[in-house]
Amino acid sequence: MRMKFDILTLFPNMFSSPLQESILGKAIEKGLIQIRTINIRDFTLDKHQVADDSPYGGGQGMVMKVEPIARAIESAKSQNPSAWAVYLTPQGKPFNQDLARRLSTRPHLILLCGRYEGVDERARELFIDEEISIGDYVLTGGELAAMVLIDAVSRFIPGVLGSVRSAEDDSFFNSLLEYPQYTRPSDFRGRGIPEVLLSGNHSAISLWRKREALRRTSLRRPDLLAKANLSDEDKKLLEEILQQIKKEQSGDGV
Ligand code: 4FV
Repeated sequence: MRMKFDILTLFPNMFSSPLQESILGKAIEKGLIQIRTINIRDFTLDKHQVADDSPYGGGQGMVMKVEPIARAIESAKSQNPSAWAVYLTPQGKPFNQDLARRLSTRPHLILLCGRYEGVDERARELFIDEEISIGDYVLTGGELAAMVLIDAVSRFIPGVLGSVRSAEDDSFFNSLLEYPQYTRPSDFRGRGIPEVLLSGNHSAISLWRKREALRRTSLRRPDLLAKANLSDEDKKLLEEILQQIKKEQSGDGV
């Protein structure tokens, strides 16, 4: 299974290095993912290649014109009409692991990167299948958001994370925060590592990791617990941890 990303942008060079490094770079070499940048300015018809204009009704900033976007998307879709077109915008649905997994089932994604105040509304109405936001803040352009999406989605493509591993693996930990990680040296400035990790006792180690993931999630992102698919055993473990945290926070935990 390989995946194709067509990126519609006014700044194609932004994508040159970030996507060539490390895991994504290797995935491209292995042909597991294909990334093509399409310069929207190449689809302007006037000699000044104007791709934006002032907003109707006045107001600050500029708006990206609909015609170049229309021609660019139609050219990208001409190779594959079933391509799924995504517009990165703060007004989109929040991007998360579940959405990344869902998008990874589509063989061809077209990613539209906005600039300035965004794109003409008719481009969204006529050509966009889904609008996605990577977070409640305003970027200068959708390019970085597109890179975030490509990175998270590509991790679900078999072979991208290496032969054995895929982002699907750690089902339990999928919707929880990760447990603490340690590596050599076993002592750093007087700080050691949890004994259990040196024990070689794998069931004890996975129990410790489960506890730590539940603990960290309860403390930092309790909202994620509601979405986590916890077994009855996990729920019992979580109960214990919540009791422990309550004791600690009420100061008589020591
Ligand atoms: C954004 C986000 C984002 C808004 C105006 C580009 C900018 C400019 N995209 N998640 N947050 N886009 O801030 O996806 O056009």
